[in-house]
Amino acid sequence: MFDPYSIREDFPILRRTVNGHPIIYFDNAATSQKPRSVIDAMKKFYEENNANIHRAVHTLSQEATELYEEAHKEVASFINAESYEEVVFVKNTTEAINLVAYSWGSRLNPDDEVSVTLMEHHSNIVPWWTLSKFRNFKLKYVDVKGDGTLNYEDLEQQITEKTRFVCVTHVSNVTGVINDIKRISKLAHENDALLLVDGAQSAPHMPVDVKKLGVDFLAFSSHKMLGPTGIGVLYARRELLEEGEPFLFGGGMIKDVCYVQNKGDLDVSWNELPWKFEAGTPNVCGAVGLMEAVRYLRRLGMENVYIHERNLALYALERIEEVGGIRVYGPGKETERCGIIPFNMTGIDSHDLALLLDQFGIMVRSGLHCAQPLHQRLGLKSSVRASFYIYNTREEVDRMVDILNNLSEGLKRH
Ligand code: 7TS
Repeated sequence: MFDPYSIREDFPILRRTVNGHPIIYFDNAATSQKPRSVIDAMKKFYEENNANIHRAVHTLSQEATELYEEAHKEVASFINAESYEEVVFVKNTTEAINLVAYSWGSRLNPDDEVSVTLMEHHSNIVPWWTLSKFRNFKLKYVDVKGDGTLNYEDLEQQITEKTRFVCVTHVSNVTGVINDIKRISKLAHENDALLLVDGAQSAPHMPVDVKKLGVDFLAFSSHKMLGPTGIGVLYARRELLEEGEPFLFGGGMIKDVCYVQNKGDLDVSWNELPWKFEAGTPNVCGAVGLMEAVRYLRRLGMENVYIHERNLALYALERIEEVGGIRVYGPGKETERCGIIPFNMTGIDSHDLALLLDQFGIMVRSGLHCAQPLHQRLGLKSSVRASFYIYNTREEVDRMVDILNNLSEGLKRH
């Protein structure tokens, strides 16, 4: 039984008050809160197992190395990758996408094309835009409809035999819209293009199976899925990782660095997968925390996580629309979406509204949510965003709606 009330007990921070009110944390698309088990696992690591990995033969290093490798295996199984060798740990989603852009994207030429969509987070547009300026290829922008859903007709027209990469988010961080990755994968692969999926907002909230979806690359962040900051994941198909060139060089990623006297040069070979892409001392404790976070989510079941958030989003859509002067964006109730609701209230700036909600202990994000092109496309200067997770409840939504109702009444009187 999925029970948000008992889940809440696992999150120490949810006992806090802010401005004299119990906190209502509705900023989960930015980062999630952490359960006690994740905090404890990281504390235990530093108290009992801390050492550098892949280097020494002593006991602590062996233990730390085992934990670090086990974390790769746990993540691989979470997304149904073929093996842990397809899972590269990086800093976050942003670094994972930059790694793809540098390592694979830097081979692009002026005849090539890359397609991104107008609903991307900046971290899945700006690396490609920057690269397009260096490599002189054409970057195309797939349109989004007025309700925030992807314009698949436009996508179909844009992808051609010149397309090398299709870069698309699985779930929009502004509207919660879920893109049909299987459909996009088919289109991309029919044209011999590679598909990069930004899973920052899907991996934490719904089942994600890289094989079923047919993705070539998948990027996501630990901190949005109950884990610590400073660690994220790049999944890539083994053949791609085998033939790809690393983007960071140094210790840990090499097998041999041999000085050949008669050549006056080095013979260098790269390490096995995935270590070839993990130069330098990695975030070992972060990996331990991420492993525990993944275990926590798997105990709940990702299907249950998704259903809870979808139901909460449907309830919130219904309730928020009751409030006078509120405009909600994104598709209607008939469209499947994750638990993210963007809105505005007439006569009040999004940051002011977020500050007012904060007075009552309610944390929402306001502004452009690092998705300025999408706001432009939807004709918005900015928006307020409530984003839910496993520990949010209908009562919390009711409380926000009550406060919005009071504000709306107050604004009407003035
Ligand atoms: N992609 C998507 C879809 C995101 O929502 C975010 C972060 C990122 C990439 C970048 O993740 P990072 O871990 O590398 O920073 N989104 C948000 C947000 O919506 N509010 O704050 C961060």
